[in-house]
Amino acid sequence: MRTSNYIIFSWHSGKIAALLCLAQMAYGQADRATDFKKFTITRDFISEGVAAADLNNDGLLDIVAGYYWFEAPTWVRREMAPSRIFDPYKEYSDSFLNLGMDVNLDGWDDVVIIDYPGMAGFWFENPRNKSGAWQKHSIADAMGISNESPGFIDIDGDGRLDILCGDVDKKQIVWLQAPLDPGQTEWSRFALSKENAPGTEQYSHGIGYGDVNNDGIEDVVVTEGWFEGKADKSSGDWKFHPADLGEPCSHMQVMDVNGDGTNDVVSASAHKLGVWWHEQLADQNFVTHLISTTTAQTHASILADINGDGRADFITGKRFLAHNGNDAGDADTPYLFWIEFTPGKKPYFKEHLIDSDSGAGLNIAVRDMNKDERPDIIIANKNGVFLFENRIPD
Ligand SMILES: [Ca+2]
Ligand SMILES: [Ca+2]
Ligand SMILES: [Ca+2]
Ligand SMILES: [Ca+2]
Repeated sequence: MRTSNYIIFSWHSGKIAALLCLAQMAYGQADRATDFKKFTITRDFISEGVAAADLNNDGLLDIVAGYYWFEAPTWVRREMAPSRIFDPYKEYSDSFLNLGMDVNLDGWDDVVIIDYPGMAGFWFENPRNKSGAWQKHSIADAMGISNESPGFIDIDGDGRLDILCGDVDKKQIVWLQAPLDPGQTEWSRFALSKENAPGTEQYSHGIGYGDVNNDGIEDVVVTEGWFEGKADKSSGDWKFHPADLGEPCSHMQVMDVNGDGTNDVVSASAHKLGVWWHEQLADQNFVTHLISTTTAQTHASILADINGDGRADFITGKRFLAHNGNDAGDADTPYLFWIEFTPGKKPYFKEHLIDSDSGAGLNIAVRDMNKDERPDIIIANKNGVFLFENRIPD
């Protein structure tokens, strides 16, 4: 094991100040070698969402960033629909989160784009290598998608990803299901919560999915609490349990951090500073512990087993110029890093640098791009589009 790429600290309650000092020293100014080989796909700001999908059906995963895709293995830029390069200091793009999946079940991957918070999502239908245009379809009757970190999660367990988000008009927690029959283009909308539920405002920050109460059924977490899941994923009346799950954050990850058999919640600040775990106590209250203060604006996170040890790791990074330079620290060094958890009564965290000149956008894609059975990491943000090939040694 190398020790130069990360810091190690144990959790001791009451020693937050010491942790802050350590974390702020995390990487220093100099670039460090990392276990990831970086590929700069473009330095243009075209999207803060990203996906990997095989758009030309040649067996190689291509990179999607907004209205553009980059063809593997040379990353030649292609266009799905007219767009442009945006000014990272002045504007947002037309693409906040992306997902690649075969929406209409014709054997060709399509592209889902989630636009500015509150706007309707849509998908581009793959023209299947024909010269025709990518047809744009709205999703779920153009329902306005709220909460700034919608999840791409298989809610109904059928093996295809769904979209977990809020309905900006009805203020309900909903999930959106891609068509189930080949050739269909309409998505279905299923409500999980009642109307006027927490976490559903246009700019709500933070939502996640996992079993909180240990009954074997996934629940929905937001920063204000959690909705108790039912086997029926269309009941629309999941009970809300208020709880303090911390500050506004990006994608919330439900996982057992301390190994006591009960899931906890990990979150990262969307526009301020901090990565935390929220420990679930026996009475289903939560107590928040700090994990990292390496970088602010950690507006995307994803879980993946980066080092192949069978345990999920947490990947996050700075949403560079999140509010176009108007927030504290949003133009600081754009770190991208992953956190390795070691459960135990005093869980500890190793923080591994991936890169210090990229950061993350609004979602992070993790796929094995080069077929070496290691998950690689792809991001798109105001710094450009980047692939990080995982070269962690066995
Ligand atoms: Ca391909
Ligand atoms: Ca398709
Ligand atoms: Ca549950
Ligand atoms: Ca736990």
